[in-house]
Amino acid sequence: MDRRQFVVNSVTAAGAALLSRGILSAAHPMQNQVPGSISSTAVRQARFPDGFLWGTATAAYQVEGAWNEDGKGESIWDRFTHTVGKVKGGTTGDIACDQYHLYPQDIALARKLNQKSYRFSISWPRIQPTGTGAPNSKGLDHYSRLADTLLAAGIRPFCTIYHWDLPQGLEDRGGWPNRDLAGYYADYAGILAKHLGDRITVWAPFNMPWSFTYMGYGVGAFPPGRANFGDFLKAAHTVSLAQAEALRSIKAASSKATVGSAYGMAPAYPETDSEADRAAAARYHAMNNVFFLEAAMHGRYPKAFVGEPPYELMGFRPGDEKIMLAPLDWVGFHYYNRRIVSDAGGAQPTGGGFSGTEIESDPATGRDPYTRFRAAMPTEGPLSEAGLEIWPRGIYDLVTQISREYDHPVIEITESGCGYLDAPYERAGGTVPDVRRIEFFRQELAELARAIADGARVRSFHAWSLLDNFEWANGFTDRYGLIYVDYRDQKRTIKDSGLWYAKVAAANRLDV
Ligand code: IFM
Repeated sequence: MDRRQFVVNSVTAAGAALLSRGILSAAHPMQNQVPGSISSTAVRQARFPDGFLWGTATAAYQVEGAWNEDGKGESIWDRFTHTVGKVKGGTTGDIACDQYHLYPQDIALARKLNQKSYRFSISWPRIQPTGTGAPNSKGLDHYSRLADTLLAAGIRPFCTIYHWDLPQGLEDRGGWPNRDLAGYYADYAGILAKHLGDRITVWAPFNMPWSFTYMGYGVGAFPPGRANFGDFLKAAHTVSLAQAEALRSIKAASSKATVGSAYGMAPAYPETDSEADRAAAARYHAMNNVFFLEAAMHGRYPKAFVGEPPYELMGFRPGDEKIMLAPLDWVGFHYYNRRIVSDAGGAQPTGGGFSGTEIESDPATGRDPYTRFRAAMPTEGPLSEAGLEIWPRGIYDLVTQISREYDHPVIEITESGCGYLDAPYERAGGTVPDVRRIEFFRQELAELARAIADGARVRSFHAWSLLDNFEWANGFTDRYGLIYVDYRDQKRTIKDSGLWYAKVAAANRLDV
């Protein structure tokens, strides 16, 4: 990032900090029982099970930097961010938070925040620079040290095997629409389990598989930038096969391994009570929330389409239902916000768009010729600075729905968080008074506790994110961290929300 960009970011963020203080001392929106929020009594009474795993999450490309060190190959995100015009501010993840070098310091900070679980991802091109072949020992050594350092700090290493940084060499072979990638990916996952499986026992094959296949191949907002619904469907099918093949190769290499998921999910509410809108909301849930979960648990795709799934377009072959079947040991998913869904009727679809990683914006005519719904992010609740509606109640609805539909599985909340630009404030002694983030987590966690009290078997919560980081096509314009990062010198400052989360983790309650 160049100097001018830093200055602009810092000024904007400092303004946000002042604003948040003003908002809070005058009329804090959360204090007025805004729609979707929970009562302060429920917050006070919220309890979490003994041994609940309080955690944070990050992803390799977003935090590591060191994009071409120690034999690492080029990823599709390196190629994308190095292409002019793709990322806000013209920034890249070349350095990001420099966690490749600073991981001991970051893990020490996580320990200071009383964390018990750290969800990180492994960069495939660090392990296999072009996506296939013998592993790069320097890459494996890095993650081996990372796992050791986490364990020494009393923190569970939770590994996401793929958080979007495909080796460019595999994109050059056709990317995820090429079914051969399922086999390459299973080899990669097996290498990880063989070398790290004595210490890492919790594996999630893919982060948000719907999002990276749809954004990368369906609408072209992310690399490799293709906009073809057929390519999206083929990519999604390859990923289903890959997920199951990986589960088998991981378990073959490590007897201690447990395999789950890190799906992106948004509870879907029908726009009206009409049968058509209710059916459309069910299709949204099938397509965006449980497409890959259903494939793993039952070896079939859920009813995401009007009529039969377009099997031919997906590249589905007889027998694939058996390959896809690989029941997960636990179910992991993220919650950020909700969708209001309606039936797109017979109108000619014009394709959906995407903004950020959590909001898809579908045109009135619907997303595509097969799912025939349109999904909108409502604005009844307050918006974060990243532009997402805050709707704490959504996590209760989502967790209880998945519990019901999948026979009360063990659940890990793999991500949740909010983007606010609060920065260190000199007149508050250099602290970061990000009170809006505290309120966000307080409300949401109270709803999660309610779902647990109602029987959901949730064993962890991972705040996104441990520290501010590179937010994909939005570059450094969003800040989701519990720890502020000054990208000029990599200085970390724990935000007030981080201090609050540390107390919650220690007390296992929200009234701290
Ligand atoms: O930063 C992302 C992350 O990579 C995936 N889930 C949503 C986060 C915030 O947009």
